[in-house]
Amino acid sequence: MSVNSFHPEDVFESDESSGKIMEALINASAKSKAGNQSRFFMFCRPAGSVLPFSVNIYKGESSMSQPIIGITTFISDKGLTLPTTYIDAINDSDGVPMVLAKTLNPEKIKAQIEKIDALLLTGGNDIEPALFNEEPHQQLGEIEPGRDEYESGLIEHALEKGIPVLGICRGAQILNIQQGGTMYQDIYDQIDGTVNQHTQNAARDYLAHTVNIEDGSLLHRIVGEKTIKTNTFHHQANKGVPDHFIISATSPDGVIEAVESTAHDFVLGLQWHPEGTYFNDGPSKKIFHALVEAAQK
Ligand SMILES: [Mn+2]
Repeated sequence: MSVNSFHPEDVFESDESSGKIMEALINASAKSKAGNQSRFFMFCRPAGSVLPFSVNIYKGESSMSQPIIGITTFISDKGLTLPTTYIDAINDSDGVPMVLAKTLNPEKIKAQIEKIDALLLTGGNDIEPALFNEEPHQQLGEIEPGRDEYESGLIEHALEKGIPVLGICRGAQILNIQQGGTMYQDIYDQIDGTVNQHTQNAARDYLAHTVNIEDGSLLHRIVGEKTIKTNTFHHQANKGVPDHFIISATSPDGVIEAVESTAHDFVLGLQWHPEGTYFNDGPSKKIFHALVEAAQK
């Protein structure tokens, strides 16, 4: 065989040897489920060798004192991208961060949910308006093909399994839309009256605007305050919620800043970015701690 020094994942469809290697990886992984070991193939040019090698690594029992938090990513033709602030916040909250890779196969989406104890839907670019039966607004920004469909599948199975779901910014919108809500493609153009600035120019850890929280809501129970300050990096926002959701926070101009399910223990969408203020803001820390704590149940 000839090799492409040596990335079988790039040529597995056209090269028989590479195909066999990828197949062997899947088979070894399936077999190792019975035991307490995982088999890893390392594909990044091991020095002096073009052969893949494998190592056995002790897998340990998964500990519910450190629940696994599945985290979604930005998706583009360059690959998957995830700001480390989300990972830092989960790590500091004693959760185990696990990055979720996009697949559109329903069975694989379900399999991902089976492996995690909570779902964190991260921020990102705009939602594809076809998802809520609208044509693209003039001010619609970049969308992420495939991400909406993938995350919709994750939400469906997460709610079915009953694990906590935290949607952040874009995540709050996809959560609401998937459950039957509606949203604005551009708040500045589509909301009547004066909308304040929701796309701050200050750093991500700066608390820019006020958020008023609904008394007795899940969000209120988590942060223990009715008025907080948050950062803000959005030009889209939720508009209406489905019957089993409530609007649990708004900014003073009426923009929806949080939504949550009344039919689940912990299904919460926040329009701001608490991961960006985790290390300098009490309420942000409480939100991540609450997520990890709920994931332990
Ligand atoms: Mn805002």
